[in-house]
Amino acid sequence: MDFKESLREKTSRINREISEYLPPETGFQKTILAACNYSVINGGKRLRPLLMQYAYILCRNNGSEELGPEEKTAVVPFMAAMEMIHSSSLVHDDLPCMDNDVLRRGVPSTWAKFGEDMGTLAGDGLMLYAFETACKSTAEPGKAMKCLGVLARKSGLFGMVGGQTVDVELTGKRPDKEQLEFIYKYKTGALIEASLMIGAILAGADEAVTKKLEEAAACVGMAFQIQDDILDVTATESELGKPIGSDSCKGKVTWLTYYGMEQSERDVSAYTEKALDIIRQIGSCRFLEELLISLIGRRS
Ligand code: GRG
Repeated sequence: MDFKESLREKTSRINREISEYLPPETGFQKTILAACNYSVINGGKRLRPLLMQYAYILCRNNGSEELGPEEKTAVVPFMAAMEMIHSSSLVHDDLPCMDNDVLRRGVPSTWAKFGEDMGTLAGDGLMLYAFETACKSTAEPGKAMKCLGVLARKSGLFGMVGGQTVDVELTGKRPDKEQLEFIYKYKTGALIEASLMIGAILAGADEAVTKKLEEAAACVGMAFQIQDDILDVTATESELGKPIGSDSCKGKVTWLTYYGMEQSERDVSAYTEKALDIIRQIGSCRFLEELLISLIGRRS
């Protein structure tokens, strides 16, 4: 099976697995439950759960590239939780008080479909339901506890929310290069860091290996966000599933503002190569390597 086919197959499996952890849409509060499920189910590359699963496989290192049944019940709840947190951040990011976007993943954004009130509540609810879901993991309690800590820290004030705060505060102003790097590392990189770290911890990796994967993930996060900036200029609306040119419209300083297109493209490759170097010091996982390489020229 070639990489593209394998990615399609693994992504649809993850979609099925995540769906099993979504809440049933019943009860007086069924509107918010529908809004949460809509936000998660709606497409998406499932990059973070894929990274988590393959970081686990890299660190477990038993020659197989699949999860056994007992491994699934330990790892999949965290994969689903990660995608819920990521989706909740997209829901909030699209709100009128943030990016005010009405399109996401090619369909109306959650607030555009359910209203601003439900959009806000769905983002809140999904973020918390992610932790409820992660608690369903059958991983050994010590490991699960560590992973919950990583998930909370990297999502919160010292992770994604922290990065988003600086991004919002400096929109329309001129963040310097250091501030821009902070925004990328935290708003985008933190969840990618958590994904690789949680995969490693669940596989029983020690502190040193987990730290190395955190470093590799930070590079992936930088490459991913710089490519996002490139796509905002070069992609079409149908490729992106959301409006293009929104950064310049909002007067946002991006990597391209400081480094231009060619250097930005070189930086995406260089950050990815650095991540691959670190990962290869830990072990060998062909799918994980191919996945990271595929992100360099991604069009969506
Ligand atoms: C929900 C408590 C709470 C806080 C949210 C709004 C916010 C705080 C954070 C925004 C973070 C953000 C949207 C960062 C950008 C990261 C990014 C490049 C997202 C796009 O990820 P993809 O391309 O999306 O993986 P898909 O649709 O493929 O899943």
